[in-house]
Amino acid sequence: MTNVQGQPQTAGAKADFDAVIIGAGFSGMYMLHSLRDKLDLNVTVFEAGDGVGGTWYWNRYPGARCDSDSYIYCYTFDKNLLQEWNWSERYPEQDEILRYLEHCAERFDLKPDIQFGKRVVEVVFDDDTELWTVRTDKGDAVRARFVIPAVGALSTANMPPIKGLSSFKGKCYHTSQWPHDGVDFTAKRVGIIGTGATAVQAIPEIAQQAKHLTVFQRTPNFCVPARNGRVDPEVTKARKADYDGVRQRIKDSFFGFELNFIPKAVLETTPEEREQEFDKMWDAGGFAFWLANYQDMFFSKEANDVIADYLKRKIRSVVNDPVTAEKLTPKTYPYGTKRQPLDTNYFETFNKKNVALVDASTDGPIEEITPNGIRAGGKEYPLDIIVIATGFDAMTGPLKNLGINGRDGRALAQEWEDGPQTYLGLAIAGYPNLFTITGPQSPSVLSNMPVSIEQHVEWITECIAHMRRNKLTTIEASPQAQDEWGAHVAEVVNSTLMPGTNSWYMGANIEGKPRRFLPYLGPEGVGGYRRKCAEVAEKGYEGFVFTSQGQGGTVHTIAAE
Ligand code: NA7
Repeated sequence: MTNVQGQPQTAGAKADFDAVIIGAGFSGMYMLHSLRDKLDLNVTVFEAGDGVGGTWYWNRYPGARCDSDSYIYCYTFDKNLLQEWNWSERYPEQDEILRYLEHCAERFDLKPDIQFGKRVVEVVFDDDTELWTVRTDKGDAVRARFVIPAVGALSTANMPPIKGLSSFKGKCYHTSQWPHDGVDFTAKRVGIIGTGATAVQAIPEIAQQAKHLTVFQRTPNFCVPARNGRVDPEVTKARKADYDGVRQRIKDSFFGFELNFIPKAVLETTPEEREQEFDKMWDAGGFAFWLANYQDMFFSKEANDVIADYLKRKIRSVVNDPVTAEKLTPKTYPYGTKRQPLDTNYFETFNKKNVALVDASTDGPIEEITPNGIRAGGKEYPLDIIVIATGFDAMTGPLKNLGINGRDGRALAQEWEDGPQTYLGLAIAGYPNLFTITGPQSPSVLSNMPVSIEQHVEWITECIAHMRRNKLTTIEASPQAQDEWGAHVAEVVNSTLMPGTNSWYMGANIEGKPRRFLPYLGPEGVGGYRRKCAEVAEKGYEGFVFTSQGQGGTVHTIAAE
């Protein structure tokens, strides 16, 4: 075990590692590769699972697949990897993505530096040594100069606080903690709680196997067809030949996809003109309808209503029973302000004889889980299996759970009681040398994740390289820069329709969670955010404060100009 290479040390203080990374999903794996293989740092990764993959290790429910097109839902930093890997479908299934990440782990020889089956329970900064101590549930305690939680934005399960949950005598599974050997629904009466993106994928699959499926819906969703399938080999060939172009376009884009808003207001179009555009996006499938629609969609309720009306007509045209169709039609929030689920036969599934819908607002909400099933609206629904598809304590949950204590013993979980405070969604004032990957107040979940992950990993790597070149010991966001960033994040989103909706973006899915917009919806999207982060670095890390330690442990503070 070595000390931090090239760094002056406080007398007697020895780091076991230059950096500890928490999590071995998309972000932790690339972070390890970057720090170890580009900067030659001594790094370890703690991963709670027994394998790599993060999201794709845990979420194994039926129908689990990615909603981004596979050719851009992957690492793009290695040109050979891009050429050698072949995806089987437009949206790969969970097991295929996991195979891809396993392949990357082998290809870059990552596993020797990942400690599996170890959950980090405490991360504490020592003001004297300026090192972090990271502890795991298996008794490890290691000291490191840098700590990088790469814990994902959607990794802390939201177990709904429904009375009687533990009394249920049948089997009960949260979709993000799915048994590795699967669940057999044959001849079973199944209930599923939730109708978010996860449930929209799972419901059609479970309905094919189960004897009967009851869907417990709290809020209906606007769904758009995924239109999954094999990709034309000629299209794949052309994309592979143009990966430099693809990479540049997704890096500069608004959401990390090759999608751009129509530079026109829907309210300025004729009904015929917009219907044609809507049909095109509908037929294309995927996120086009959400992220390449008319540019006033997120800003004007009137514009949004016109667009939402198209989707409502689609629901009514697919679902045979008009009462069920009405229950499945969203009426309480503008389209696009909750995460867009992509579906394959979702609405069609409600035409099946073995599928029933229990809607909270018309049939009555879930009251309790009984030993035999679920009671809602005064009626008990007998069940053998309950699937809990209630999502996550998004973005802040995974970080608050790590037991992070920064300077002067300040506790992150307490400091974030009223919502996250960060600078660029990358760093937190009072928590030196701790970087978050796709953390709150960064574009993160509002983008095609690998694009944002690569940007953060590369920025952090360059920042640490800068510190080593300049013999700097710590970097920390200034409270002022952090406040300004928080105000900017709020200001930008307040000009949109997003804050009015009860979404997990707003923390509204978790009882008692403060109502704050969690990601960053920058005016120029991920491209503009990337430029902002690059500019901060070019200006000598504007908004950050560095320290360096001279002879005898004297601390010099260096503020960026
Ligand atoms: P989501 O999108 O948060 O969906 C969770 C669903 O569960 C949603 O329909 C919720 O209704 C419902 N829910 C949550 N809590 C309860 C309780 N207590 N009672 C009844 N119903 C409840 O999670 P997903 O896993 O589908 O997707 C998360 C992200 O993963 C997704 O956006 C992608 O980015 C990948 P609500 O709408 O809150 O009324």
